[in-house]
Amino acid sequence: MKLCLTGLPQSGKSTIFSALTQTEPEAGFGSGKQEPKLAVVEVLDERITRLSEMYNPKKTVYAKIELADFPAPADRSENSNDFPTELLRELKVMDALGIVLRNFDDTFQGSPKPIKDLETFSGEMVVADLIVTENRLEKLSHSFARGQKTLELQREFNLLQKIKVQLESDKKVDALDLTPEEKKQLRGFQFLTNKPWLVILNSGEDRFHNSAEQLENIREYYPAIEFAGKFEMELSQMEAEDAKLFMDDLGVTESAAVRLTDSAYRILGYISFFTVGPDEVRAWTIRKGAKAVGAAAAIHNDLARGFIRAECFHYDDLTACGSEKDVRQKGKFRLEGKEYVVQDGDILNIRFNI
Ligand SMILES: Nc1nc2c(ncn2[C@@H]2O[C@H](COP(=O)(O)OP(=O)(O)O)[C@@H](O)[C@H]2O)c(=O)[nH]1
Ligand SMILES: [Mg+2]
Repeated sequence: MKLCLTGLPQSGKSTIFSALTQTEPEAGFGSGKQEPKLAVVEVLDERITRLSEMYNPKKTVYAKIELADFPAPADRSENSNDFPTELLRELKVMDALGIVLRNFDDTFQGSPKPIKDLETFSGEMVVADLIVTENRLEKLSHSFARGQKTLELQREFNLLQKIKVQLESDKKVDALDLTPEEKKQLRGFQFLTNKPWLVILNSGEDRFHNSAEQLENIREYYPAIEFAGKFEMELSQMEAEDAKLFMDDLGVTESAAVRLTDSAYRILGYISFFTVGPDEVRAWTIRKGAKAVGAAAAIHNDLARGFIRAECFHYDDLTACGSEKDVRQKGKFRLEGKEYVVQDGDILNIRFNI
């Protein structure tokens, strides 16, 4: 899963990126190239830690989220564009946007106005999607004028007209009621307002946990979490023991990485299943509602192709019973077929034959 930190300039994106990935923050202004800085954040699922203790495997693999951050535009003049075309193009390939909102005082920008910044950002994304829509509509009109008109193209035209009206009234594409076919038809456009958005309220230490009202306002529209970006960047560079003391002080119960990955999973509708054994204990990411055969495919296509059955038990039953043997004795061990809907925390062993 690819999650991109985005938002207005100087909102603390790079600071948060650095806190989450334990990398050095970017110094100064960008080179002008809009190439994202990428890093992997492990989904620190404590169930995997526990399973690893139980099975003592050669290798333990946590699920991963790919995180992206963009350098600041080189052009810092009054009328520079905060969202140049190259940046928008990069944003399109992301699975979700993590929108960072400044909630700390800044010498130049003054007091924070997170709600207003969110509206500004949202407006930028609406405009970007509108431009894409209008360009495509224009192309289609030209084709129609030249007599190139198929039912398929007419359908696309009608759908884009609907999208245009929506965006022109300053609403997001994902707020439209669309049929599954229409949704499929839109996929190629990768509209920015059709992606899941996760808001990260980046609070100064003085405001952290004092911004309930702002958070509530934001949560009327988007899932939101609160970070104390600068503080958490400093934490990520400390020894674990020291970090713990400072976290207690500010009332931060879990690391930024844990809070972010948890929320990202939830908003994207992902769940984890596990595979265990003496070689490897591993977390796998699938969509909520995926079936056993889909879980098999997440591991390897051959497993899906030659799927026979899934041997299955649940993490909670394992920890309650104490061992795999006791899970079997207590009748919690199951054999499931292709159509079984995998649950978060299932431990699977796929039997297959090819
Ligand atoms: N007080 C305070 N300052 C922050 C916080 N996060 C970022 N900053 C400062 O805001 C400025 C811009 O941060 P940066 O991460 O480069 O923002 P970006 O442009 O969104 O990547 C830097 O001077 C940071 O030190 C925060 O949580 N609190
Ligand atoms: Mg930055």
